[in-house]
Amino acid sequence: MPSRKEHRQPLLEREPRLKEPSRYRVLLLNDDFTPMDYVVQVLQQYFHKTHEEAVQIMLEVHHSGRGICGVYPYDMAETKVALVTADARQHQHPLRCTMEKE
Ligand code: TYC
Repeated sequence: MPSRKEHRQPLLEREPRLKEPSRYRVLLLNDDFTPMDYVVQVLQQYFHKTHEEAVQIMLEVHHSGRGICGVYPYDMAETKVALVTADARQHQHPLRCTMEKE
């Protein structure tokens, strides 16, 4: 009985067919009620932005309707969306956080 290893294709033959895992943009959407300071806090706490970066992203969302908080593998993006949404609801803000494939 051949070992499991012998059934596998050599690494160099398989390699070109491997695709990089997809990445996902995590977005904040604008609304009229969530306080600006709270959005800045969220960007610092969950997306590790400096205060200056966070203010810039918050203003981008405020003026354009949406902004990118970060780009992550699927599971990490999903977790960020869930954590930010739970935090916003706990503070009774309508802030929307969503994700889209890059
Ligand atoms: N538009 C909000 C205000 O004027 C601020 C805000 C920014 C809300 C970004 C949500 O994702 C957001 N208070």
